This record gives sequence, C-alpha cells and structure tokens, in this order.
Amino acid sequence: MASFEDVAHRLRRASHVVALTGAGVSAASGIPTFRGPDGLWKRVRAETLATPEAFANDPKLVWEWYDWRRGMVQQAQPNQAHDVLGRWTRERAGFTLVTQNVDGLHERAGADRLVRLHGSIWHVRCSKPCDAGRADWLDATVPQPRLPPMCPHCGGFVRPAVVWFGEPLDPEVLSRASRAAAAAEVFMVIGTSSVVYPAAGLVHHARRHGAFTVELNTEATAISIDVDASFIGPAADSLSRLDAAVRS
Ligand code: BV8
Ligand code: ZN
Repeated sequence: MASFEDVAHRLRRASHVVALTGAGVSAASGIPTFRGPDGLWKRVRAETLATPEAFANDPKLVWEWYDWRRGMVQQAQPNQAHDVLGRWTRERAGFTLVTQNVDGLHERAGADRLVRLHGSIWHVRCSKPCDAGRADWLDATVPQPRLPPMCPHCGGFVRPAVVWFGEPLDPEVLSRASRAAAAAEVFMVIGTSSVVYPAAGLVHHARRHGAFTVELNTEATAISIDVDASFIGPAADSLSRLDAAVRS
C-alpha cells in the first residue's frame, strides 16, 4: 500500500486528477450518511422512499423525507473536506470533482466545476411530462408550504430533481464522469461505501485505464482491496493533510 507522501507526490505531478465523493464527505457537516450506524437508510429503506414507485404511491410521504433533509442541509455548513475540494476545482485546471451527493455543500464551498451524478436536492421538476416543467428549476423553499408541491404550469406534482433507484443517470453527466475517470492519472474515492452503481464502477474504469487509485474513508469498504492506497480517517483530516503535503 502506498504511503501518504507517495500519494502527495503523485498528486503534485498529475495533470488529470478525479475525486468521486459520497455522503461521508458531508458527515462532518452533521448530515447523516445513508448506510452508516446513524444512516438515513436505517430509519427508512431506500426502496421505500428513493424510488419512482414510492413517489407515485405516496408523494406526500416522499416529500416529507426530502423536506426534512432539505431543512437539515440548509442548517449545515460545508466542512474542510468540501473546502479543500472546492479550492482544487478553482486552482487545479485538470481536476474533476464528481459527486454522488445531492446536498449542494460542494457548491456552497466554492466548487465551480462539479459533475453531479445523482442530481440536486435543491432542484425540482414536474413529475408529469408537461412542457414547461420538464427542465429542472431551483426551489430552495424550506419548509415547502404544501406537500407535495404543485407544478405552476400544469398542476401536477413536483418531484425532487434527483436520480432515484431504478432511474437512469443523465447519460451526458455519466459520460463526462466516465471520460474523466478514463483520463485520470490519480482517481480518489472519498467518503463513499461504493455500493451504488454506476457511480461505484468509476474507480474500476479508472484503474483499467491506468489510474493510481486512492480511497479516503473512516472504514474499509467494498473497494478497499482494489485501490493502490487507502487511508482510514475522516475525509476532512486526510484531505487537509494531503493538501498541505501537495503544497509543501
Ligand atoms: C440505475 C437518490 C439503471 C438521491 C441515490 C434493482 C433495480 C434497479 C436498479 C438496481 C437494482 N439492483 C441494483 C441496481 C442498481 C442500483 C444500485 O446500485 N443499487 C445498489 C443499492 C445495489 N442503481 C440504480 O438504481 C441507479 N440507476 O442503475 O439505472 C437503468 C438504466 C436504464 C433505464 C432504467 C434504469 C441509480 C442510483 C442512484 C440512486 N439514488 N440517491 C437521494 O435521495 O440522495 S443513491 C444514494 O446512495 C445517495 O445518492 C448516495 O450518494 C449514494 C451512495 O451512498 P454513499 O454516498 O456511498 O453513502 P453511504 O452512507 O453508503 O456511505 C458513506 C461512506 O462514508 C461510508 O463508507 C462511511 O464509512 C464513510 N464515512 C462516514 N463518515 C466519514 C466517511 N468517510 C470519510 N470521512 C468521514 N467523516
Ligand atoms: Zn407540470
């Protein structure tokens, strides 16, 4: 397994670096992860709420869950992990930040270029095929005055502009992430359990194209045996240390 200094050295020399983030990056901001001990899915099963069937069956219940999450995220602040990654997007031309997170904390930490694989909890779209409501729009109202919110164009229900289980990712977004992974000299997997596909497949795609792969997580995961370097610890600490080492 490579050392911290080795990874910092590679990051210093690399012209193409990709970081894929998951819920663990927002944990230090007080946002519960999905599958951790206090995870979001512990109290609610993903199949019951983050699916189109759940929304069709009980849009009010699904919106109660998202309204609660939006309220929690609105109160949260980005942490040092978001800050380091946000600065890398601004300062490193060849750096691509890809996230599974929908909370908007990378954007609030100044990430000016971001590939959002699973959409945004702050955007909505009409659940009907109505023309005016087809494109996502920003709706940061917390709490929503009525659940589920109604489409202003057709009166149908509005839904969160996120990718639910069983729904395809936006092909253009996935293609951007795949191209970046294939070009990466260093591919970092930060704060994700790497169980959700196709996002979890990106690190293997990067490896097949010769990337040096690094995992930052508080525990071992499904991909820990596959990566070239794995550092156990909070993402905020590991990223701050790596950032300092790269700049020294
Ligand atoms: C697709 C919604 C195909 C937004 C999410 C059966 C039917 C249908 C599909 C499938 C199926 N079986 C399998 C699939 C594929 C499925 C999938 O992968 N399922 C898994 C569960 C097996 N994938 C899909 O359905 C995808 N779509 O395949 O479509 C298709 C093609 C054509 C036509 C039709 C269909 C869609 C996947 C997206 C699902 N939506 N969220 C929302 O409400 O959030 S996924 C959900 O999980 C979140 O978005 C989250 O980002 C994502 C991944 O979770 P993580 O981020 O990794 O979070 P987790 O809690 O798991 O882990 C946190 C990690 O952090 C832990 O490792 C922990 O140790 C670590 N950590 C904690 N604290 C820290 C830390 N690390 C560092 N520092 C810390 N401080
Ligand atoms: Zn509509």
